[in-house]
Amino acid sequence: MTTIIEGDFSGKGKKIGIAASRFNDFIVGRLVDGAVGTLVRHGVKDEDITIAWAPGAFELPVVVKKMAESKKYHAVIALGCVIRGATPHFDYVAGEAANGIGMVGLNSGVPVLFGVLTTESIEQAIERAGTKAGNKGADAAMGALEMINLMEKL
Ligand code: INI
Repeated sequence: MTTIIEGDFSGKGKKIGIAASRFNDFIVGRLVDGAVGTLVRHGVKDEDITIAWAPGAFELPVVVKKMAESKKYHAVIALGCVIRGATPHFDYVAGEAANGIGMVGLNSGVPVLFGVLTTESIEQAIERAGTKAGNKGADAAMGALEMINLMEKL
């Protein structure tokens, strides 16, 4: 018989670290609100959520690393927003954020979620921060709960 292992979305007793970047905080604030609201609605206590603010998405990997290595959190969620139209070094900032954050997940074994928007325009960012394309912070929070519960079963 096939063995299927899946994570559910229970947040009871879970501690979550959020690393968020202030650059484009008009957008990132909405991602943080979406993530926190989703976590709390799934049973995570307010006091078990810690939010650390970095200046920009480029700085997120080292913050995520320190949070993951602290072993204080069951998962770490990275939230940020890099907009191509706003910067000639989009590819460097977005690329470093994605590579660095991904490496932390692999090296630490702690579930690390990538909730960094990388968009062509501010309109696309707004669409993903609580308007017509949902809220990617909320999506990352769901992913964090699913990964925590999956990892506990593996
Ligand atoms: N940081 C972002 O998070 N988003 C951006 O769109 C962005 N732009 O446009 O440049 C940005 N730049 C700052 C970068 O993340 C660093 O904070 C900065 O380069 C200092 O290291």
